[in-house]
Amino acid sequence: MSSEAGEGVEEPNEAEAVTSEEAPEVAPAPESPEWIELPDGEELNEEQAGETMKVTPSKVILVAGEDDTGKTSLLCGVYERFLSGEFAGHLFCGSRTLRAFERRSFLQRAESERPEPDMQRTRLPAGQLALLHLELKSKSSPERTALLATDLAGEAFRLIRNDPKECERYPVLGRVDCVTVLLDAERLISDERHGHVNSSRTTLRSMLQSEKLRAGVPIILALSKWDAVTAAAEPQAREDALAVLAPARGNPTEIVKIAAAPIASGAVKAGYGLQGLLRTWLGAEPPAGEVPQGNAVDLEPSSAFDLYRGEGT
Ligand SMILES: Nc1nc2c(ncn2[C@@H]2O[C@H](COP(=O)(O)OP(=O)(O)OP(=O)(O)O)[C@@H](O)[C@H]2O)c(=O)[nH]1
Ligand SMILES: [Mg+2]
Repeated sequence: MSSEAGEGVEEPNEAEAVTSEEAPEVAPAPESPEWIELPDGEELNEEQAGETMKVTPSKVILVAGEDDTGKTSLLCGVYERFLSGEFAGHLFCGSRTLRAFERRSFLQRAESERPEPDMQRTRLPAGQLALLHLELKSKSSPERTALLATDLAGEAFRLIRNDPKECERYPVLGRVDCVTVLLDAERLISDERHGHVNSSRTTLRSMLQSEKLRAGVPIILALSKWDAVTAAAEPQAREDALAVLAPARGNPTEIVKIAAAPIASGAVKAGYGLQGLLRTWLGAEPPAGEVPQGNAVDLEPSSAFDLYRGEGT
């Protein structure tokens, strides 16, 4: 029987012998892979910062000050505090600029084998913006906040001091929620005192005159390198801080003392004053003032900041 039945019938090849029930399910052809762009960890430019602001409620902080006043050290100091856990009632959820923080922070760490914490000078062509980013979550609420802080070179502020029009190079000024001007307390007890106070005041005046900042934006005067100041010199430093704030009559102001990277042998601990400052940054309410008109003209229509201008104001 079997031989008859098989006569003239070709033996099915192995593939054909598999019935449809037995056939392994063929996975649908994969769609073309979706590429997910991971952040490169470097500083953000305006457009990248704008993308972040689109998805996460943000606080934009302008960190201003002359050369060497401790602007970059301040930002790294805040980042470093989160490496050992919660800080200022907040938890660290991530950063799009980790490489940028790490590169800057190295010289402040013991592993750099420097006798004292150090920091490379910020070298950034005038007009180029660099923002550092931290995504934080308050312990008492599920909401996340993106902290976006400028890390500009002192040179940028020297140019602004000489000409308020320099502010036009930084459309981000119209989005700033809090200005923090650093006044180097170490210089206040040296013969550079008067020059440093005068030029810091002129820089602040120039930024306000430019009308690029929102009206009523809070201005914090941070006396940096506070470890260098003795108790006896404190009243004079406060007087100097008030003198720098003189042009900011229409803005809420505050004076704080900080030591982001004090000398190792001193009594002041690294990160002194940063907790209060960070709380102030995160609590800064958007100023009631409109985004300055000047920015509407100066911004490229395609600039990501354009999308958010006016929101929350
Ligand atoms: N004693 C002391 N020195 C500090 C402190 N914070 C920063 N410094 C030092 O001050 C110097 C300048 O710090 P930076 O953070 O580079 O200052 P900057 O304002 O970013 O400088 P530019 O980028 O050149 O404008 C570095 O040698 C720091 O180590 C501090 O709290 N105490
Ligand atoms: Mg710097």
